Amino acid sequence: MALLTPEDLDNLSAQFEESESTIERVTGSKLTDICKELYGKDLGSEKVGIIPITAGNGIISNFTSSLLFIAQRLGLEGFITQHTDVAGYYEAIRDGADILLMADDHLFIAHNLRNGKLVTNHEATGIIYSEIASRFKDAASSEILVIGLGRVGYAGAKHLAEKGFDVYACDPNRDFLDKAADELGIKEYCKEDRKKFSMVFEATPNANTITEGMIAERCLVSTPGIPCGLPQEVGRKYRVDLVMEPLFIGVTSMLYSVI
Ligand code: PYL
Ligand code: MG
Repeated sequence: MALLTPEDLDNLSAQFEESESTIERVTGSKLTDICKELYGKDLGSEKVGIIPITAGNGIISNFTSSLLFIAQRLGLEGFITQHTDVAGYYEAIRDGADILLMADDHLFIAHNLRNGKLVTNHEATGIIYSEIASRFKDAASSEILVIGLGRVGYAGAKHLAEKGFDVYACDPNRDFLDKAADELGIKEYCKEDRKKFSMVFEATPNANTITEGMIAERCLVSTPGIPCGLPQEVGRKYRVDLVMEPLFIGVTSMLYSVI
């Protein structure tokens, strides 16, 4: 999995403001309203304990401070533990955290100690970005294209299939495509069909995965992907709205998912 860099999280607030206004414009709803409808509950006064984890590549300098910013921006009380790893885990519980947030290089989880709910960032991110794509007000049909069937892409494709959307997907990994077709009834996107989509959920760690032949004249691309899968010249040539942000949207979905 591609790891965030401190630069990805620079001016997180400005990145979030921009994506929040795009979400509202293209879906007609605020991100928090979408999450309320998705998960059926509103955030309360949960206290969020954020634990720095030194495993693997170690601490990302502004990762936990970004999580604290997100929790507080959502109106929750939050704190970053003084200690890391197990000592930090102990400190968070001792100091009354209701929800724990912590990430190593493989999993980023939210765990609600009060109700036992547990979610990963890749599930919550796949669900919220695919949900945003599916709510495009100017969509020409209920057909939606999912690019990438890894952990994030598959979670989003599963969510869309369960909501009854006509889901097409592409991924270079044949096994991923077969699994999605067998388990979710998803259709393989074939360039030769020349089908164009006005709703695209992109979840790959690559650039330029979206080509002109895939998108309709008016299109929404919703992606947590770093780098962006939409080539600039394609975004300029067509009327493409882009919802892309490195962390805030995914973490908001995680927190709503475990309350
Ligand atoms: C959660 C992000 C989304 C994309 N890639 C994931 C990533 O970068 N994971 C690594 C997070 C490491 C955090 C580090 C710390 O500062 O606690 N262990
Ligand atoms: Mg995100």
